[in-house]
Amino acid sequence: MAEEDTNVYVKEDISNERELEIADAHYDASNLQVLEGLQAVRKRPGMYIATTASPGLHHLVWEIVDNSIDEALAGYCKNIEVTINPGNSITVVDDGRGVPVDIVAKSGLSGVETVYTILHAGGKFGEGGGYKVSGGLHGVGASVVNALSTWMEVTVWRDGGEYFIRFENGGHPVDRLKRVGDSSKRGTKVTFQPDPTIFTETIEYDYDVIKNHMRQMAFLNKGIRITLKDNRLDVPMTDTFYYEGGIKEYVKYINQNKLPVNEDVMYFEGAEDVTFGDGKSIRIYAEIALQWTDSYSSDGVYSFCNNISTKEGGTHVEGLNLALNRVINAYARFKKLLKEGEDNYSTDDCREGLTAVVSVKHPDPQYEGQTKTKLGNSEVRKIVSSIVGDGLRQYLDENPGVASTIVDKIALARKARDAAKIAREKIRKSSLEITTLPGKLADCSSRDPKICELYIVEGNSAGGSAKQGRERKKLSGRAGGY
Ligand code: 28F
Repeated sequence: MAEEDTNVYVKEDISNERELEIADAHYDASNLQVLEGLQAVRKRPGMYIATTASPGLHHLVWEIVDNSIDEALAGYCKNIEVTINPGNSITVVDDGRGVPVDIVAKSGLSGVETVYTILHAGGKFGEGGGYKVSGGLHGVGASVVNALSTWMEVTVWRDGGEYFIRFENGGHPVDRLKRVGDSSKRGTKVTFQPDPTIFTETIEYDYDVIKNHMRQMAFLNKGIRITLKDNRLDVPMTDTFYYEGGIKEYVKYINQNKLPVNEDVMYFEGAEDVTFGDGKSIRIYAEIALQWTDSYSSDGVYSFCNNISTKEGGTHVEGLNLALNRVINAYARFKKLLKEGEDNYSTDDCREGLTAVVSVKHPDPQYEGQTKTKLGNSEVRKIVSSIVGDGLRQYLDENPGVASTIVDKIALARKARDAAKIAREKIRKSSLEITTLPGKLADCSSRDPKICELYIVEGNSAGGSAKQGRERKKLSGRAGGY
């Protein structure tokens, strides 16, 4: 077969030699632009993957897997296989539709070249009109992985064929995308070798880090089967994650060593279209799983947006808190478990012993906070609070036995909290009443903590010198104070 015949552009789009020349010129031009973009990533990798230490190295895997998960969320992919190869290259295979091989109008390149060489591609770019939901925070795309790899190979099975392209040295295509054979399969396979001149600290993948991430992805995206393999070892290691129940099973997993109050994990979900002032419309999806246990902690809420952990919480967690507070207090009042004149239970009381997973999918997430892990989109608050509100109200009505156990537990939580507060107050008061300090301790002469300093010295003579040497009333400076 002639070279031209195996080139997908030539085969599908170009009929004569003149057009072929023009197409090649276009390709060379876009290639130049593409390489400038990828070069920028190599120059400042920290801007794209935050760190070139071990977390950044693993980030490359998440990026590639994110694309497979997007394909699964679009409804076309069921299985994802991740393999750590000898030498620490990574292979990811999915059984989705396969990255498109025909030309994308906006880039003038094939879908494959678009996804793997153009920055921020795969999202709002190109055909389908679908948005990228996974990886909203770090979703910098597969092209960044290519830029940071010594080589990358992509195989696509699609339209009855197998297509192949290889990149070297940070995204330089060795050749154009080629149809290399017939195939009835569908899907995408990517193998990449992290560049040791970028990842100078380590290129050694940690099986457990990848395993934990894959488990979490499988929990957050029900019905996807994710298989992880480690082929670096003499005896290969493998794990498979598949959760029919998604976050419902996640909550069970978190609570495996606790005694549940509601044996069956509560699960609520819903989607809502939101139209903004400018007429643009988006669809937000939220799901929430809840289980109370015998634990005394109030920090069992795990929240996510687009499969990313929102460690600082945000509007989705606020929505959950609002609904818990409203519904539980309303129920307790209605059942006269909370008497007239008694205060409402606090949100912390309602959350004591609760394990919750809140997961939202949002096409345009805004992240705030110190570590940019706090969801800021205000429209999410109401959506989550109404989904949890409706669901929990119905659950409590239909399960009065469980409901009263939950409310009893919350009432007890409040009693304990009130008692602890009284005890703290007592200790504070009694410590204020201490007028003489024991033994060798010398008290401050002011009660204002702003102008007091604590000196710790070793030995009697040092203590004496410290007392004599200090400036009793100096209000600023390093030495001295009261
Ligand atoms: C191992 C990593 O990357 N899987 C992917 C698809 C499927 C489509 C797609 C991906 C192309 C140009 C946007 C197919 N058919 N696995 C993967 N599977 N990307 S990445 O499209 C991206 C478009 O711009 C796909 C119809 N629509 C989309």
